[in-house]
Amino acid sequence: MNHLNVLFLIHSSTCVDKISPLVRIVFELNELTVTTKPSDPILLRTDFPDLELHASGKVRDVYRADSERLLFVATDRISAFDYVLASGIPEKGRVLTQLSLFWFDFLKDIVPNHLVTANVEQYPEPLKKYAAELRGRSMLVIRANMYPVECVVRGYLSGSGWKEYQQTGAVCGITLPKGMRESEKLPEPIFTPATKAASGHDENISFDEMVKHVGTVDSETLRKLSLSIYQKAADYALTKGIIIADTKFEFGQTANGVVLADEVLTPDSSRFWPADSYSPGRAQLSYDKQYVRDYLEEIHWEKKPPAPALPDQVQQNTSAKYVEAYRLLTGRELPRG
Ligand code: Q0T
Repeated sequence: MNHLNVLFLIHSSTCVDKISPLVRIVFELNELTVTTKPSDPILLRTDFPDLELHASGKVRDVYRADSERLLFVATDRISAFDYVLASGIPEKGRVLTQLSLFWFDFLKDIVPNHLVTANVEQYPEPLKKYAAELRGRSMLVIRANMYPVECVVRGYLSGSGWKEYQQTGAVCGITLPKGMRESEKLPEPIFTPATKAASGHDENISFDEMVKHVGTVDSETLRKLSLSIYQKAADYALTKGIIIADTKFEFGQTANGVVLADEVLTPDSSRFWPADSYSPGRAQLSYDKQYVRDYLEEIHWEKKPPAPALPDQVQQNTSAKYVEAYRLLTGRELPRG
């Protein structure tokens, strides 16, 4: 059957009438099960001129949906070494959105969240004309009063945590054991809040500093929630072969109390490491961005503008990693666009 399947693939773009009878049988036998996979067009930027842009990040564009709700759109943009690259990654926006939706549901017994719906048929009328672009990659969310802190949880010593530890032996005021190595698992997960600094780089702060910004009661609440969420998600992810080394949550206040907002536990808001190659004492391979980083190092990009484009093979390989992370974590195939 294999060579016939190859023939089928070769002929799949040609007119059915031109296919030889033998191959045509295979075509018909396979019709129900063979799925060709023309990916959705890569979305680098949204342009919804009649909607009010609420915020735009490296990867996401947020619009005002109505007085109480926002529209989050995950584009296919990718950043590396702090810059958004000239090329997008096929399926990336849908993977990030669908993964967030999975986690919102997975975590709903610990914390309510800002999701209203991701079903474009249920979006407010003015958004529906953009359904084709929005489907699969967007969420309608409740407008919340956002806490001005990034709630970071670290289970492993990496990134700015590793830098701070090397300089001071502590991270965000939490003293850690002496002699820890890069990427080492921490004795227990730690809450290491940060504030958005003007530089665009988040600035690590102590819990006491957080208290000054948002008060004791809310700080305690957010710390407890963040650690519970991380623990449940990281334990689960590990059973699927993925280490969630660290992650960032954002919370907001609504009429229903504190809600988990933003995107959650995606490769963009977290460090995902493949568990099977984990080895402390060095930086780890990135689950999602390793092909991109390797390519950027290979071309000796100076990590300043202009950010380069990516070869097709790097885009495809990276896309496959995002889609694989979704499949491993959820046990489901990525829903088609
Ligand atoms: C927000 C009100 O995600 C952000 O920017 C990306 C470009 C940060 N951000 C969050 C909000 C949310 C959320 N999430 C919410 N539910 N209500 N504001 C705005 N910016």
